[in-house]
Parts: sequence; C-alpha cells; structure tokens
Amino acid sequence: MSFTLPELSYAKDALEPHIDAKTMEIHHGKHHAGYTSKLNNAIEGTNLEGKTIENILINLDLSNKAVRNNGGGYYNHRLFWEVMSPNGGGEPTGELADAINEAFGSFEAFKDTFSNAAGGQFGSGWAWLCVHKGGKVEVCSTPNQDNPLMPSIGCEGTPILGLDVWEHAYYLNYQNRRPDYVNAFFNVINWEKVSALYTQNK
Ligand code: MN3
Repeated sequence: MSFTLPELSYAKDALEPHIDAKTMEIHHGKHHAGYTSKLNNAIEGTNLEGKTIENILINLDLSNKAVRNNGGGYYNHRLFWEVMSPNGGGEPTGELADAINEAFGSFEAFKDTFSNAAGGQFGSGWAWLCVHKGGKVEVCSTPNQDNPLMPSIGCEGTPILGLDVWEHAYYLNYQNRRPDYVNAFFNVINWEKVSALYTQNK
C-alpha cells in the first residue's frame, strides 16, 4: 500500500486572507503531492513499504535522504493542513491551555516563543509545538523537512502543531515578510484539533 495525498477538509480559498488560495493550490497540489509520490518511489520494494509514516520516521536512518526529505515532507504537510481551519484562531482551552501556561507562563508568552522559533529558523524548515509523554509541551524548530519524530534531531516529543516556514508557504502573498505570515497563522490555528492531538499523544 502506498501513501496518498490527503484531501483538505476546507476549500483552498477558505483560509484567506491569512493564507491565499494560490499558495494553497500550489502548496498542496504540487509540493505535498511531490513529497507523497517521491516517498512512494523511495520505499517501493524496501522493508519500509507498508509501514505507517510514524513508524518510518521514528526508526529513520537519517542518511536515507530520500525517505528523510520526502517522508518528512509527507508527514509535516499532512499535520499542517489538519491544524488549520477557517474557523480557527483564538486560544486553546482545557488541559492544553494548562500545559501551555505551565511551560511558558501564558498564551502570549507561548506565542512569542513559537513565533521566534518560526522566525529564527534560518532558511527552510518548520516550527513545532510538541508534547512529551506525561503532558509537558515544548517549542522547537527543525531545518528542511526534518521533524521531531526523527531520531536525534535535537527536537523531541510528538508534534501537535507545525508551521511551515519554507518560502513556498508564504512568498506569493508575503514575499520576504515571514513575521507577518507567522502572525497570520495564529488566526487560522485549529486549537480543537491541536487539543485532540495533545490528548492522544500526552
Ligand atoms: Mn511546504
């Protein structure tokens, strides 16, 4: 069985004005589709065929660049689409809010930490909010299509929120203004989904 490009649960223009339809169309239909087909090519006929993407990434041989880049790209974008919603924004509630307050002091302090991770990732990469077993949350960033599930990546736990800071994610609408894109992302975060991921993975 091979991996398939997941459908979006909202229209490509549904996240406007924060993320524009053209960016969504290219990002999902070209970039994510490309990672998906290249991942399938990379695992075809190997012992990785038939495994879940989580299993592949957790046990990844980092020197396997094709699986590292395309498996990461497949997983990271799948999460990215899921943690956004046209009805998003605001702040989390419940036990995720408690965990964020405990780790960062306040939601605003979390937002600053996450925005700094996203803004400070040199070149292409991702900013993450991760949960550790036991419920502690942490912010970190990774280069390229790496992610916290991969071994010894310097960023641990299970990602429950991810922000793509590759230029392909924002350049059409924001050009070089990555901080504006990061700020706009907070208007579309699907905190219900992030909270569900927190509960499932804590
Ligand atoms: Mn991308």
